[in-house]
Amino acid sequence: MVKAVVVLNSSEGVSGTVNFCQEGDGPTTVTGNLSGLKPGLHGFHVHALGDTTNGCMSTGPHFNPAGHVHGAPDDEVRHAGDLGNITVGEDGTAAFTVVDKHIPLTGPNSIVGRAVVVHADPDDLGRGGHELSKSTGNAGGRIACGIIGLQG
Ligand SMILES: [Cu+2]
Ligand SMILES: [Zn+2]
Repeated sequence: MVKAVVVLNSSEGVSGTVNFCQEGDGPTTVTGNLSGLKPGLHGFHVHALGDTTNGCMSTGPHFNPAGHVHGAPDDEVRHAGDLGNITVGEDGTAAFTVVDKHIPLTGPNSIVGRAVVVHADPDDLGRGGHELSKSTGNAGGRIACGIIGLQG
């Protein structure tokens, strides 16, 4: 069992922790608890770079080792980092668990050392018809992020 964790930082009052665990070559289970968000849907991705020197802007694009277009978590063709949306309740918190096959914690496509980013707006999952739909899901600003690190 490999485990990883990211503590989210934000200049916009968002906080939270996201945990990852993977057994062997199986899917990765992602468990998150966030607060300080606007109610509704927020894009939630793994971005390519573990660099927050310029805040969330320096985490690069969505993690995309296969060179695909942006999509939904259930799509065959998607960025590996496309985890869709998280749903925030009226109290500004979100607690969620997702299981995903595209974000391993070991091997050449490991997400360890990369970044988790939470966005201001919903991810349109590539279907919105906006010029950004096929690259970012038009999910708006990057309101919280953190670097994924291995956990003992
Ligand atoms: Cu993103
Ligand atoms: Zn994407």
